[in-house]
Amino acid sequence: MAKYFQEEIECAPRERIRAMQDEKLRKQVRHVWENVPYYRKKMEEKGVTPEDISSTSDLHKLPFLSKADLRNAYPYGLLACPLKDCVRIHSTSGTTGKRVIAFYTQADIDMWSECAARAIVAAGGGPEDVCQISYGYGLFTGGAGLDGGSHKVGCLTVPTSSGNTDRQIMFLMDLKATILCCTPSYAAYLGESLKERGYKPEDIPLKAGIFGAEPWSEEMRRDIEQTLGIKAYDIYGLTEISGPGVAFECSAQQGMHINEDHFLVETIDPDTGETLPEGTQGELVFTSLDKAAFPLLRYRTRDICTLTREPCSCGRTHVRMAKPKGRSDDMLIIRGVNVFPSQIETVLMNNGYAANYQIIIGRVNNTDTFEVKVEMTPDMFTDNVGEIDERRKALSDDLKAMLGIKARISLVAPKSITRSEGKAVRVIDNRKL
Ligand code: DLL
Repeated sequence: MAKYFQEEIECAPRERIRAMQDEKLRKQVRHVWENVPYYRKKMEEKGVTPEDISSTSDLHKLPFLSKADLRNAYPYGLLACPLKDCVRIHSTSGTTGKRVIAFYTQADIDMWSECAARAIVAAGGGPEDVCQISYGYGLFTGGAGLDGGSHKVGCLTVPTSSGNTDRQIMFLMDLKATILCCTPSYAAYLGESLKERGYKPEDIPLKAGIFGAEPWSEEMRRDIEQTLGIKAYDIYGLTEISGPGVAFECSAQQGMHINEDHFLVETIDPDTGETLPEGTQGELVFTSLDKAAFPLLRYRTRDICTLTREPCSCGRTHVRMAKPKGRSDDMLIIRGVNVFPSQIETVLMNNGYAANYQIIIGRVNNTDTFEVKVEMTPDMFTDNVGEIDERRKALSDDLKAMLGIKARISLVAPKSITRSEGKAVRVIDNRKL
């Protein structure tokens, strides 16, 4: 079985990668300057021209693009090629404002599919595999992205899309799917549903899962691996930069390799915009090096994470990103304290709960209220009030130790929190209403 999809690129010496990036960056800056008046104006305002960018070390001279720019330029303002050369769009869910639309030429889609194919091969996939894709198909990039990758690898692709759990289980068991692609929260739900139907991990034909599109903890990974009897791999991406496969995990599972031949990455201080040394936690910023239709330069993702260039035992040389800790705009400030939902998830899972929880925040008399509502597992479910009180206290103490603030804990019955088929909704912030 092949270990890599494109070994010569995935394992290229660093100097070769750097030379490739330098050349692509020069070309891309010129392409954008000539074809995207919106960005050219931003460059002019900063006093930069394409002549100032001769290598990746000049990257810091370029202006940032933010989500606000994408909304201002909606829908065609950042398109860099004639519409007749575009073959598809995808779009973000737009829960916090106007949707963002990303455009693709056929070459852009081929490049993206190759990135997703690298991820599938890194998870042990090959032509003999049956790859069930339970990410949503449509405007969301999850379904289409992994579908493209699965075709490139030559797997039998089962495009179930999201939802309809009975049908998912039927295809999974009848076709003996070996690789499952979906959000981690849906993988956990499928695992739970299979268990309820009496399937044990050894009855399930899956060997690997490729899960992403939302933050998930190491504890959640272990939980999913146990219920489904698989190895679970993380995959990262975003619509603005292409979709799933911007970065992916290898068998070493020590961070996700960023496809550096296509995407240049930096971490910056989210407050000052200053570039940070590698290894320091900051906001991820991506520059797309060779996309034709929607080539974003220095796009601020708002995802908070760290990068490492320590050699990886898998042999790949591309830089790795840690699991994103959350988005700077997901970070909650509760009673003045910064809280990431992922920290709460870690505490819950360390206390034996599954990832079925909600964080509910409100404000009473100018003070924030903070409630963590979590389902008891069927094993711990009881009507013994003393036992429930003890559990509640243990959880409250652990959360206080992790976050420094106290939460009200509500332990609720198994299956009482609505499951999600795509990205899970974990935070209900009533202060914004
Ligand atoms: O979620 C693309 C995708 C699809 C990735 C399927 C992986 C698998 P968007 O809907 O544009 O695109 O959302 C992008 O989701 O900026 C992160 O905040 C978050 N995200 C994506 N992957 C991960 C991950 C797709 N593995 C936004 N871990 C990103 C944590 C993730 N957060």
